[in-house]
Amino acid sequence: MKHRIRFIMVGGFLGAGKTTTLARLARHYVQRGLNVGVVTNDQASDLVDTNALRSQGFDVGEVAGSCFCCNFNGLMGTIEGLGQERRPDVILAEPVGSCTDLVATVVQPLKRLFEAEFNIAPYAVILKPSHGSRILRNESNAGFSPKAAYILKKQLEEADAILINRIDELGPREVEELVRLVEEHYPGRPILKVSARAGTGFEALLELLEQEGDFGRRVLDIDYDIYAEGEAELGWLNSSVRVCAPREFEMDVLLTNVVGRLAQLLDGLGAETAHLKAIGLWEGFFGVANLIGRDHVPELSLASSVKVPECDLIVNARVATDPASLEGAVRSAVEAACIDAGGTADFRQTQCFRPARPTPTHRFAAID
Ligand SMILES: Nc1nc2c(ncn2[C@@H]2O[C@H](COP(=O)(O)OP(=O)(O)O)[C@@H](O)[C@H]2O)c(=O)[nH]1
Ligand SMILES: [Mg+2]
Repeated sequence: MKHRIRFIMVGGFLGAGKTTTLARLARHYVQRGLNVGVVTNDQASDLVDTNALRSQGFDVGEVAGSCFCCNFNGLMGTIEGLGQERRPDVILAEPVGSCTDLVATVVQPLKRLFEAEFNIAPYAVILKPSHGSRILRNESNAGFSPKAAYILKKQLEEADAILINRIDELGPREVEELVRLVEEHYPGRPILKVSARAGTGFEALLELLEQEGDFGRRVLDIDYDIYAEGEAELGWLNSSVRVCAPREFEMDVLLTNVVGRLAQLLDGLGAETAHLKAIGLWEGFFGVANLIGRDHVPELSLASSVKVPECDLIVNARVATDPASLEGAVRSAVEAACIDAGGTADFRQTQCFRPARPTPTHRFAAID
């Protein structure tokens, strides 16, 4: 008889730490001898996350072009594709960071329509402290706009457990305040204090995810107009670029330069950044640079430490601005960073848009 696949989805807003968490989980389960498949998701192709996870050696399938909830069949097909050679023991799924209502549109359909196939883990949602604390304190001008803040609140509301991430950067007082705010707004959910990067709290996360039970029961009462308008306030860009230079350049310097220059240009336009990511790929080597918001500086999250004559560069940007300004800023930043590296940029493909209104494949509004 076929075994049931453990389905673990980890949610959270853009830049919360989902990919970092999933990579750590994937490493752990692989080390334990399990067959692990990771499913990434985006509104467009050329995903930094997919490339970063594949480069780390994981088996990754991608649902590109629309989110899990609006392309439930794409999610199922991608999982099937991952299991062609050997049925996975665990599927780790990363939804789009601006998506919510995933319990009604993904977890419940999986439970009801595919009960024989999947065994569903608790749905954990990650909170990015700099972003979350402003919203939960009800500060004005927090979280891009009231409608985008609504999405973050709904994401946390439907969680079985909430992970306060990046505690490596926080003092005890800040952690305490966040715990209090989360408890106040979302009573009854386990709260884990973690650092996805450093691994703090990872044992507790594993324990949480191993629990058996009837999870994914917090179906939201949600206004799809506000949700859709909140998502559409973000400009969304995925670009793939070929970079060539007559002399070798440091790939990591190029990546941080692209993200740094882009952040500066966007700041100049008064456009608030949700998440900027860039990956450089050359002959099996890879590096990733990130920026996750106005309180943060660009950082090299995964270093390649190589000098290269050329590389593939993928840029993903989610920014509260119109797509045309975003695309212009990305082109200028990439071109300038390539000139700094002594090379040139050849833009291969760019998709730039505002996310369309979500129309879920399934939506189970009530629990059995
Ligand atoms: N300092 C710190 N950085 C983190 C932590 N978790 C994630 N990051 C960084 O935050 C950025 C966004 O993380 P990512 O996992 O891509 O977020 P996602 O958009 O939710 O998938 C990356 O630069 C990560 O290296 C953490 O616990 N501490
Ligand atoms: Mg991610």
